[in-house]
Amino acid sequence: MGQLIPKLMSISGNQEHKVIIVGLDNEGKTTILYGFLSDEVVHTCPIIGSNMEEIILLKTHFLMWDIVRQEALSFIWNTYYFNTEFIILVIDSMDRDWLLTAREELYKMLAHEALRDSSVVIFANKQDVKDSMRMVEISHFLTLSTIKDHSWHIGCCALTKEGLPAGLGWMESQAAANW
Ligand code: G3D
Repeated sequence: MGQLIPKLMSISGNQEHKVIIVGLDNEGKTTILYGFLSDEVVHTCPIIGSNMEEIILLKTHFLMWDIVRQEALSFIWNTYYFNTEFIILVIDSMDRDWLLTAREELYKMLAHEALRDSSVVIFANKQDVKDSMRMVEISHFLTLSTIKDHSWHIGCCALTKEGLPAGLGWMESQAAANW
């Protein structure tokens, strides 16, 4: 699959920005991916089954890969890192058990050579569920304020998609600043 990206990039006339969406199964990655598809998105088409989506805003072209993390297959994440500009880490705000692992995985990704120049968006999902962790609590636990060598943004979202436009807007401005 990795070889396909440069191929797609050469086919396309405009600059593409590769995004990987990572998290455990059932955390809401697919919901977020499709939640991005609002009125501002002028074009989208599913490519290669269901885990890759092309999202083109007026000026910015994102190629989004939805990657499931499974314990036995976590090494597979690495194969998606090549050329990645944005990591979207989805946190299920109800899943306190996974938060420690999520923190480890986040810092592992940030330390990875292939992701050295990437920016990170963390979505605290399922904020609508009673007793879910608040975004500030998650931000604190992930010690986001200590991240100095990557740009990052945290937003909350739920089925209402409330934090998605801000997250996408942030990515758009980062993408513009990078090129
Ligand atoms: P995944 O792609 O990470 O596997 P999905 O996860 O996007 O398929 O979502 C898994 C389930 O969580 C779905 O429920 C979805 O509707 C639900 N979900 C996603 N985001 C939220 C949210 O913010 N709040 C709530 N309450 N539920 C959410 P089903 O029942 O379809 O399996």
